[in-house]
Amino acid sequence: MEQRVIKRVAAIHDLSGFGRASLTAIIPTLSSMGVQVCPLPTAILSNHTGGFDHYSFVDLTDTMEEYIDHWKRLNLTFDCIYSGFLGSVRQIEIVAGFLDHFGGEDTLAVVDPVMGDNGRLYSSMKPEITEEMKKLVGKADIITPNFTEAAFLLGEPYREEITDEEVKAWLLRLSEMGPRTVIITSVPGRRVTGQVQSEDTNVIAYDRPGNAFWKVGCRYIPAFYPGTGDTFTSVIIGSLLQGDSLPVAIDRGVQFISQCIKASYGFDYPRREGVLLEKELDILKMPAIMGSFEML
Ligand code: PXL
Repeated sequence: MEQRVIKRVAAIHDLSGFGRASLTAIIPTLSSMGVQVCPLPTAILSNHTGGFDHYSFVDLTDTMEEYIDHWKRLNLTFDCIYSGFLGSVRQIEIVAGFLDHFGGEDTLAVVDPVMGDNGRLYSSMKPEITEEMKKLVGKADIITPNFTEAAFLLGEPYREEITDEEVKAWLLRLSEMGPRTVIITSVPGRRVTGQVQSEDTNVIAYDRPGNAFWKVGCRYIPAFYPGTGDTFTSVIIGSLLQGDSLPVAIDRGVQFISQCIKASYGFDYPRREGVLLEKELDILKMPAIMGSFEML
C-alpha cells in the first residue's frame, strides 16, 4: 500500500444534520486526531433519531454502489474502514462487499453494530437487522457494541447487572463470530468504596492476539447523550492509527467521553443535542496521560 502522510478512514455512516451523532461527530473527532475521513453516507436525516419525535430520512442505498464504483476506479486504499449506523439489510450487504474489496491486512476493519441502546432497538431499526449485522461482525477486526447491542448479537436477554466473568464469556462468544478484538461499552458495574456503593459504567474488551481482557471503569453520570458511541469509537480508531496499544486507545476513548459529558452536564440544554464536542476537541491533540485501565 502507498505510504501516506495522513492516515485515511472510509467512514460508512449516516449524515444527521442536527444532534452531533454519526458523521457530524466522527469527522471532527478523527480530523482533530490528524486522520482524514472519507465519508460514504448511508442516509441523510434532518436530525438523529435519539430523542427527537420527527425526522426526515433519505435512504441512500441506491446511490451507494455507484459511489463505491468511483472509489474503485480511483484505486483508493484505506488504513481503516469504519461502519456504523446502517438502515437496511441491503446496506449491510453493500458494506460487506466494500470490506471484501477494500479490506485486507493493512486495513483495519471496524464495525460498530449500531442497533439500539438501553435494552431496545432504535426506532428506525427493523428486528431482522440483528441477523444481518452478525454477518458484518464476522468480517470485522474490531467491533464496538454497547451492552444492548452485545446482548442482541448474542441473543441474550437485556439485563441491568452482570459480573466481570459473565462479560468475559460474552466477549469470547462475540470474538468467535470473527473479530479479533471486541470492545463492549456501557457495561453496568458497581463499585464499593468503604460503606459507599456507586454505579459505574465500564468498557470491557477482549483482544485475541494478546489473549487479554481489559477493563476501563468510569463513574456513572446520570445523563444520556446520543452520539457518544460514535465519538468513542472514533477516538479509539484515531488512537490506534497514531500507533497506540489497544488498552491505551480504549483509555483515551473513555477519558475523552467522560470529559465531554462532564463539560456538558452542568449546562442546561436538551441532552438530545449531544455533548458539547466543539468545546473539548482540542484535548485530543494533547499527549495522553494514562488513567485507569486494568487487566481482568
Ligand atoms: O449514534 C448512533 C446513531 C446514528 N445514526 C442515527 C441515530 C443514532 C442514534 O440515535 O439516530 C440516525
